[in-house]
Amino acid sequence: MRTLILSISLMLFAAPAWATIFDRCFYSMDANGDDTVTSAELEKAYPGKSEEILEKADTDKGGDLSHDEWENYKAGLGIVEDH
Ligand SMILES: [Ca+2]
Ligand SMILES: [Ca+2]
Repeated sequence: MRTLILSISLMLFAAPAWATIFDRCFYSMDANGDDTVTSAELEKAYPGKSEEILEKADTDKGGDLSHDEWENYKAGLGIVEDH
């Protein structure tokens, strides 16, 4: 029981920290300004994390992120800011 409570506490503490990781402005990642963040652009913004992010955020499975997909992903993490 104690272990379970500890695990839940850790999850509660970990969630906000996790959420602050992926809070980049879409335009700060879109290096060439074509309104699409490719896996390569994502990899530069979040080294080693692009596949993981794409798997969750690329809802149309096109292999890259539209502005909407990124904002929706951030909103899903509890990050509310629009830019
Ligand atoms: Ca781009
Ligand atoms: Ca997409």
